[in-house]
Amino acid sequence: MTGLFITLEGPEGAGKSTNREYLAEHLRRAGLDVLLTREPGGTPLAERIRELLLAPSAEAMAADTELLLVFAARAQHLAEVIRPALARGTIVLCDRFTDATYAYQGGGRGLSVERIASLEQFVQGSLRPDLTLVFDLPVEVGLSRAAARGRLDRFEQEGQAFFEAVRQAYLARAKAEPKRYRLVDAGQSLAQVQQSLDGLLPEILERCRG
Ligand code: Z5A
Repeated sequence: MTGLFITLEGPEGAGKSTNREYLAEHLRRAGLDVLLTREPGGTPLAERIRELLLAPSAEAMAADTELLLVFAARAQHLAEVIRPALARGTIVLCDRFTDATYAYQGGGRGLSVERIASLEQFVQGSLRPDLTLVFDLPVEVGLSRAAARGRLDRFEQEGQAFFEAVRQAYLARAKAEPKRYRLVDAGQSLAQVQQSLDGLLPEILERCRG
């Protein structure tokens, strides 16, 4: 028995966390076993790596350090949480995964796709998400939602051009592999976003039931 690996992606303030709960509730109501998790993080050790990644610091973090930390956290998360859950037949709903690496470290920081792909292969082997929902919205809308929450983390302190590159990297990936990705217009009201998710639920449920 293998579960299903669903990831939620998108720039800051896209509503991934809010809608992750919404989706989980619907899937559980349909009788499915659902695990909610997130990256970077998802285990105590990986959450400590997350703190390193998000904390603003006087010492600038080299882009390669950032990339390796992201994959170090992911290796732990896969070993401790994601692979065992999938092996039990659980639906894993993960807030960000390797698409975020291609978007932030690739698009945002300008690291090469080949370098990211080689670490992806090393850490994940053949494991890829079965389905990825990309919550897309204009950069300024996401940033204003993030700013409304107060103190900004190390990524949120980046400028408009960084986030535009992140957004474009997500859109390019979704366009290149339409079978795996579904785009959600996250710039709408929460009620409208959830209406769009309701439209995707029959397909998600069908995939979950295999
Ligand atoms: N990162 C990376 O660089 N490389 C990687 O490989 C990975 C991650 C895995 C932490 O991620 C950082 O790690 C992230 C990329 C980097 N960069 N940053 N920053 P994170 O997922 O924890 O951080 P985040 O994207 O900033 O989370 P977020 O801002 O909380 O976004 P969200 O989860 O998509 O949104 P939310 O919390 O559900 O909603 C944000 C606010 O907007 C909240 O007040 C909501 O009530 C509100 N909201 C949500 N939807 C709506 C609608 N539709 N209308 C109005 N208001 C809304």
